Amino acid sequence: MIEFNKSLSNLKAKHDELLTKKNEKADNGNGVYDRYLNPVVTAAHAPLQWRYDFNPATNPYLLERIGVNATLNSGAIKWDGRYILVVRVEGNDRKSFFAIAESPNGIDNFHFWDEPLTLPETEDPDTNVYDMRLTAHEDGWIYGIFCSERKDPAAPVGDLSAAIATAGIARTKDLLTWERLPDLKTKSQQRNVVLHPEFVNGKYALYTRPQDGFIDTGSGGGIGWALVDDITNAEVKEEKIINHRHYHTIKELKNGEGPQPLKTKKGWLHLAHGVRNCAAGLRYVLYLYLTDTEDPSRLIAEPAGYFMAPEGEERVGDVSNVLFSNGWIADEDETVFIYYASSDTRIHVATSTIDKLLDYCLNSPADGYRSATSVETIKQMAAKNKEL
Ligand code: BGC
Ligand code: BMA
Repeated sequence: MIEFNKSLSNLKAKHDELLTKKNEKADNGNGVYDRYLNPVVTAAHAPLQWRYDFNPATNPYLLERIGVNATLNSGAIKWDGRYILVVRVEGNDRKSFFAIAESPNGIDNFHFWDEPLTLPETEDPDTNVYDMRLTAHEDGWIYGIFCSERKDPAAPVGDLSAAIATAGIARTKDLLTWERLPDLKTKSQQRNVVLHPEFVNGKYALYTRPQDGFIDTGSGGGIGWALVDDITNAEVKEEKIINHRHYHTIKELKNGEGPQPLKTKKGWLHLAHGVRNCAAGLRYVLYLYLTDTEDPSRLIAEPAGYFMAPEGEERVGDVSNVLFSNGWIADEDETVFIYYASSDTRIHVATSTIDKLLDYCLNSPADGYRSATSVETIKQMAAKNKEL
């Protein structure tokens, strides 16, 4: 009993130390954004009461009973002065679920709420749910659109991987109680669906990502845009591609909208992910683009290449060589907190400002799509610098 109590308080002390650890800017930025020394949320941040039975009678060896494998791809929102992440928590059983972690400053001291989020199911229960995007819509609700995955009923016998991805839709007013709406009706498979925060022509507007198959983009050309009459029975009737995939770029294989776009004085700022295939598997990086204030489906600017790519220990994890983001927060003072996960394993923050991100979008050269055009842009930069 004394031993048990000692081990338990030791466990709690270590956990507390991790949760209250200060975070600091890493001193290696490129001017556009700053990374931080520590990840902000890891599997080890998961509350001990979710994982350990604290009763010495039923758990005399103080064994961990329920393991948490990873914390990743979180939605983000500023709420009541607090920085809120709706984290994708993945158990050792490979099931993902959502849980809220909050911090007073956005860069450290993230604590999970007491219980994971209870997400109601539809009549056709999801096997797995992940990657929630949070949008505070002008209709007064906070929406969470996420990927709902189920086994493909048409899969050949023996194929236990074929799946169907659809967009699940839930909404809340207090982040505690969530109402589940019917899944998005659409012709193709969908992951990475994001709700635009404002009505467009009186309708709800969605960023979509049509795909022919679960993994195969097929004819799916990139990030789509669709207007929806009724969010409580959402159906994509017409979809147009607003941000295309392109040969020999960072988004040759796949791309997808990240978090809800941010409204700025120069347009809607978008964070997205781009994927290419290589001998080591899929490489996921993040990129930015800007669309028109009046017509959010019209591209204004897109710098060539990636905005952020996995670096150092970010490159290694459950699914190595991946950066993914579906959450960011623009603060009142226009600081932007970008929450990104590395290698499907842990969540980090990078900070920037709206002004810097706009400057990056509007003044970094666009992709010329050829080696020779890349050389030309470098020569122009070097020539201008020579004149100084
Ligand atoms: C995983 C996702 C992944 C998707 C496509 C799902 O089963 O949970 O993390 O993005 O497959 O590979
Ligand atoms: C996807 C996403 C993410 C994940 C990434 C890399 O398709 O939807 O959930 O981070 O793959 O595994």
